[in-house]
Amino acid sequence: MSVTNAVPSPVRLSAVAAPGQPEPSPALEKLYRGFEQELLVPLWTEIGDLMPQAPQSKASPHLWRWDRLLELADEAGRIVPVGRGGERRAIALANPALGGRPYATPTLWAAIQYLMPGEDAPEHRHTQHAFRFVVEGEGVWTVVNGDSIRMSRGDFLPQGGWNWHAHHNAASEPMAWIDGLDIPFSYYTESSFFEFGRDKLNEAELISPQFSRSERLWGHPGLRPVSQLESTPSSPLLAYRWVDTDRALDEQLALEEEGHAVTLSSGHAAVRYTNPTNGRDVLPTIRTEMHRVRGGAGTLARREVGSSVFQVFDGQGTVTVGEHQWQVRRGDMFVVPSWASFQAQADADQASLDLFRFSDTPIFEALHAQRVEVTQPTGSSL
Ligand code: GTQ
Ligand code: FE2
Repeated sequence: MSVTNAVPSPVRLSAVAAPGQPEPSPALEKLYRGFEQELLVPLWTEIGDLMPQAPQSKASPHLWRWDRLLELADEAGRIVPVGRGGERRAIALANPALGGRPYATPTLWAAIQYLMPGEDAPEHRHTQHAFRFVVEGEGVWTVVNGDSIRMSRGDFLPQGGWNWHAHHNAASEPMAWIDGLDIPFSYYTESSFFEFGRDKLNEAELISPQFSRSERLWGHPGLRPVSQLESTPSSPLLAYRWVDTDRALDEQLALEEEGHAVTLSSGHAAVRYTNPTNGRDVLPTIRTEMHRVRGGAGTLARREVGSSVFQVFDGQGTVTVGEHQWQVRRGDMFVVPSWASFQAQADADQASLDLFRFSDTPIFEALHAQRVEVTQPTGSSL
């Protein structure tokens, strides 16, 4: 009796003539059936898909409107409780080309999270790196290793993997914010660990201080506590406040007007959130930036390895991603797949178009697989 593979090959090789390949023949058929039986796949039938000349993203450019995200999150707030097990009332953007999985891009999770007045999301920790960004509202404190951090419009809160965290709405209104995590990356690379923490925060953690311990220690530009000279993989500064981000962007544009070449291109200022212990990205796997395009100005068109998710923080304008073009406004979120070109244009009647951006770039930089191409000069049509 011959031993055969119990699992049929999912790959059906077909002996179709293609450039540089042999003509179909009984011998070729027999060879391919032999490959199938032994779970073997030759490179020559797969190479175009496996090793394309440039990244061919499975993800599509896509836009989600903020008013709909908020409406549905609010509906969830009224129907779906938050607590141990489900952990978070977080609703993820599912890229239409990624098979219905809750992935904005092949590596990045992007979700709207919602807490009703007085609600708590229970403590847990995981190896996935995370951040929160607030496009509007206030009243929620996130508690990271017992440090309570206020969240208000324009604030950016990074949270490196394996730190305990819970969220608490101390206000009388519901509040929404967005989460970015490397959940899909962690899923595909089979590297996830997760632990439940306490179900309830203690009294000392339910206080709502104006500034967290982390900001009191780290939130002073150019000043480092001399007791803290070790470089850490994620930022120890747990909130980057809008007043600072806003001023940095305004000053960049003002300096440009005074004749100093400090912007990315005419009318396009940008800042990156960085880890004060080493000047690198705030999280090992996620890059985060805020971009400001002055009314009437546009960014250069560029494409790069790795995927991004944007949220419009303020203003209105037109964004072009690959073959797609959208008119966008506050809160709208969109995806830029790997190697798809991106360009943004601020409407002339707006002060500016402010765009919050996060991407998986640090992964590719660490692997020396990052490439960027600026494809069009400012203002020219794509
Ligand atoms: O707030 O802890 O959107 O663990 C996904 C996973 C949020 C969180 C998400 C999470 C969280
Ligand atoms: Fe979490």
